[in-house]
Amino acid sequence: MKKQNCMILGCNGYLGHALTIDLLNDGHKVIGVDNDLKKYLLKRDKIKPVLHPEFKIPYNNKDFILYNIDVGNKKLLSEVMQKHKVDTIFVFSHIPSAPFSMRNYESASFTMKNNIDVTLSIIYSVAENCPDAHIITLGSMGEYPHHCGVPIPEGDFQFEYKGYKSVPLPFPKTGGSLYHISKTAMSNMNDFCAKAYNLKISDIYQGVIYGVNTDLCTSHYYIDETWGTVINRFVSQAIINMPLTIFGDGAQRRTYLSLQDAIKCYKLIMNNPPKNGVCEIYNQFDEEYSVNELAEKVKKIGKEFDLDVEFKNWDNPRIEPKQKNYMPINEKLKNLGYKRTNDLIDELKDMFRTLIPQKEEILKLSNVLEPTTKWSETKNE
Ligand code: USQ
Repeated sequence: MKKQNCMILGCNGYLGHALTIDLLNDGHKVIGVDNDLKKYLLKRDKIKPVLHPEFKIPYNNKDFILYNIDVGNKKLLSEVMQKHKVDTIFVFSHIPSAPFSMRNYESASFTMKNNIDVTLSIIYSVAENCPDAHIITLGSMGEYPHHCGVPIPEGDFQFEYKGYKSVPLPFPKTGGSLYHISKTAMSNMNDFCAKAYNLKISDIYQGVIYGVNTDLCTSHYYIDETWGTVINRFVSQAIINMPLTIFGDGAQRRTYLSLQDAIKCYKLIMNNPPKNGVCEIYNQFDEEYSVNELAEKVKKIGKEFDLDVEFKNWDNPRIEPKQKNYMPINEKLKNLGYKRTNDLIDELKDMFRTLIPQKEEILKLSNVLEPTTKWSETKNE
């Protein structure tokens, strides 16, 4: 594999950090950019990641350079792009939390502004300084209406209406929270600007990521209601004997992918850039499960670790329509050679093994595990 000069925008988060380590291990050069916004937001909420925050940060690696700047500052980002010739730019510099975006006006507005500003800053910086660089950016499977009742394609589809067949068009994107709606805007901007400025963009509609892989330095393992995702939260709740927080009747189906397989997919996409002028869409996930199925699996594996796991159904704090069929398609990554590393059961075992020794750290976070943000309420804070 050809060694690349990579830029990772948002290199200090859960995904950006793991990818930085992995690319350096593979012998690539990495320019990291991060303004520590997430650290600031977490500190404000008095939330700490469960594993050691400074674990394995590669500040002293000769192939790694860190810029502590705001990706949304186009002037500063352009200067970095002028200074370093890069082949691939990975974008993780979005505010990625649905509950955060639904807290109140300030959080909603901040999520929208940040995510849109960052997207524009990247597109224009690349168009003006390095138009042949491949931008790999994160959309979300949550942009699609999960309850649409028809197969969800990767990219364009055609439909029939009143006897007429449409031209190929993007699948409808409604978004299940204001965060997801910020992602729909970003995806539309990426698609439009790839054509307008002749850029190469891969937009990854990513499912829910889970897992703790210490080789990949998952120092940013979050479990609180705002930044933690459901599987990571359930395993931690099981470890401290807290009933798993199932939202609503737990029938909602979503797509899931382990952290290490997400990294694998980013690298497959890195090695398969689209042509200039194309925004290639990937649905990136391994399997789909209902929340109840996840809870049952956590209970089953918890038992192997002598944990007696219970459930509690909460009034769903989110607005999640009932789903009839859920049929998302994920063929493109398989066609590029994606094969899962471990199944969910093996990943869960690994998570329990790594996290049981962290029980005291998890207990310290028990006050931020219960859901408090309701999609239908706004708090004037
Ligand atoms: N859920 C529970 N109990 C919990 C937490 C969540 O039942 O304690 C349920 C939710 O109602 C939802 C599902 O689990 O149906 C997934 O929720 P999540 O919090 O794990 O993930 P979500 O908010 O959907 O967002 C995450 C990432 C986001 C990414 C998205 C992909 O934080 O960045 O875009 O996954 S997707 O879910 O396809 O939208």
